Amino acid sequence: MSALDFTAMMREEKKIAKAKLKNASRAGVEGEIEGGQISSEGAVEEGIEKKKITDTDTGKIEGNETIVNSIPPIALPTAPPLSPPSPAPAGLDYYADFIDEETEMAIASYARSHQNWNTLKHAKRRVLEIPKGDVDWGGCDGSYIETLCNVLISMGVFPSKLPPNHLLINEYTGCQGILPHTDGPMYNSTTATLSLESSTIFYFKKRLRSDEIGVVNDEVIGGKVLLKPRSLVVFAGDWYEKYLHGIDEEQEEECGLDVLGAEEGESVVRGHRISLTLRHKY
Ligand SMILES: O=C(O)CCC(=O)C(=O)O
Repeated sequence: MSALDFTAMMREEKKIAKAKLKNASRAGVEGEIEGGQISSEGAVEEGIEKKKITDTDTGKIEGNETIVNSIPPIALPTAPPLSPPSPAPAGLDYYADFIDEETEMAIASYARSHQNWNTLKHAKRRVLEIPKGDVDWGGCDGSYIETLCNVLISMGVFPSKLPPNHLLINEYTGCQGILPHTDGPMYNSTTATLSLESSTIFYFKKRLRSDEIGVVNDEVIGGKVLLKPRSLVVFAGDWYEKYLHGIDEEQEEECGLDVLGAEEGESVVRGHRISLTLRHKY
């Protein structure tokens, strides 16, 4: 479905959800919204579990309008993603400004609030694994993750039968990167990564068959994407199965024309970066 169709669908759902909210506030009782929620920005997220509108959720009442402050403002993108041109395979999509700054800060503080981070000995970066079920994504600030998952399903990134159920958070400081790797068959072959706070260049390299090792140049890069703060990158299909992905250990890099999402010559200076990777684990 195109971004345009989503916009119309969202507008319609927003109207319905707003009407329900108005009725609830007119009746002067605690209301419930089913199948749609209104964010402080007016966006509607579909399929989110029933949420009680309580005094703490309901910020203020202006005229007849009830403004809900606590629902995370993550909306469907209105512009199509950037993708590498043919003959590159389909399945690599980049959405700049996927979330706003307020949401970025809230999700970063949700990540930082966890105690059980692991520092990797070989790479020094910190990682945090949050499988759904171990932690209630819907509770407290975790509702951002639940909302994000619902938006990704609405976009068609994840089928509703194989929804994101595994969250991996990486924290990078200085020039830290991640070695080229594949996420493997433990997950369905779709990965969605939200970047926070700092930019980095993400690359894809062809995976070599065992008979190609030492014969074929394994340095050949199949694609590069500039992951800016608040962006979302999604890769699936061949990009998941036939390529490795990684981030070089560099403090500063310059983008060429081959970097998706970048201006030619754009300079990328690494700062503190948090990434949230969502997948469906079998
Ligand atoms: O931090 C990123 O953007 C990539 C993370 C990643 O590739 C992974 O955790 O497998």
